[in-house]
Amino acid sequence: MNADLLQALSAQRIETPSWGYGNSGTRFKTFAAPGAARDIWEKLDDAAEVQRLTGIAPGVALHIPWDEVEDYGELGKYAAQRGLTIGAINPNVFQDEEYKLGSVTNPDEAVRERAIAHLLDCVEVMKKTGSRDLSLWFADGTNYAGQDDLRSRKHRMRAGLKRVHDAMPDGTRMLVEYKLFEPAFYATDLFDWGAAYSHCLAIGEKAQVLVDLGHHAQGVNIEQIVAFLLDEGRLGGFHFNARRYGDDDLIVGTSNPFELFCIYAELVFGANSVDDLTRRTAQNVAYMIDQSHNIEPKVEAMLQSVLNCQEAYAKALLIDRDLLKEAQGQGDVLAAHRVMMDAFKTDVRPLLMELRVEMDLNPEPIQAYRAGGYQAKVTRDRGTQTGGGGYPVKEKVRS
Ligand code: PSV
Ligand code: MN
Ligand code: MN
Repeated sequence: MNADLLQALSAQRIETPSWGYGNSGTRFKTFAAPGAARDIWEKLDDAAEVQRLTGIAPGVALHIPWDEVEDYGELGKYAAQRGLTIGAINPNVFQDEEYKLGSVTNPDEAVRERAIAHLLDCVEVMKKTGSRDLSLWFADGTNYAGQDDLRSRKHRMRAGLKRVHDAMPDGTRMLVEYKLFEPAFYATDLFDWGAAYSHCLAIGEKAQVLVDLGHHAQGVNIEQIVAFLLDEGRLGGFHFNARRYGDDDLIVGTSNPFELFCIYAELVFGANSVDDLTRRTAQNVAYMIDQSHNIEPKVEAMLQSVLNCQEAYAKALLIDRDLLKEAQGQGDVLAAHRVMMDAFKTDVRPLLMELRVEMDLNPEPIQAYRAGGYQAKVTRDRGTQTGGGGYPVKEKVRS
């Protein structure tokens, strides 16, 4: 394998979410998965298994308070012993009674203050865990026309984000996620990338947009949003997943492999751009998975997700960029398209097996996982826990 390709592929990073390892489901049902992690310690054990087999997924995103612990130093140590690091910190301002009418955009100032206090607490968690990214998603919005004043809600969002932004240490980032739909049915306060982008621009340099693949309308060209935000220096990160209709938790690269490839292609183009800002931005993007598996075995699903990202990236690296440029310059529509398709259609599995051998990994991670007995072991040790709504239940099972 050529040295540049080896270097790029071994440097790839995908962060996995703590919440993807526990029991969670849809608003209709949470199925009890045998051996599903019951607390953050077990989630880290599962993440370590994914990292052990892939070598490119050392970061784990936390969701607070689901993953709250007394001693974050101890948590950091536990992670480090397993070859992991603590990734993005995700505050939760959507599950408490007070947030019925919103969190930072709530018409009641006391509720807004409570939400902001939680976000600021999460900044403290970042300091204790050495996390670089504060990843914000708000369920805020309204269900009926007239329920609240839309511009006032915008102002409240801006003011809340600004306060948190200004409290963040240098070298850290605020990632602002948008979502077209859910759970607000009439108007979601951060409804698209443009809304997130304008808040980021207004509040300061540390704020960047987070693109969650599942949060768009059907047919939206996400790679174009990626290209635009990269060029503006405001693409901060991804939540990878796939969606078919409205939900957003399917394994990335299952229903959307071409989309994932085109997104990685933009990132490869950006990382090789002659423009300084674009290049720096592309090189600092946080790649995260945001999936809560409902019917599939959780660790294997996460493993599959990471591998799908690896395949998409490998294909994107294979695009002949010189040939593409030439065809684009000549206005040769189909030749340009074929350059993309040649890379997309390449079977990169042998190449990735070679890479794993170079990285001292088993060349067949899924087979190795299945043969290794991890699932049987955790099922024995942890049993099958029922319960929980659409989101994980906050439980402490470790003494
Ligand atoms: C809800 O849509 C959501 O999936 C958002 O994407 C968040 O990033 C995630 O939950 C975790 O809070
Ligand atoms: Mn998300
Ligand atoms: Mn989502």
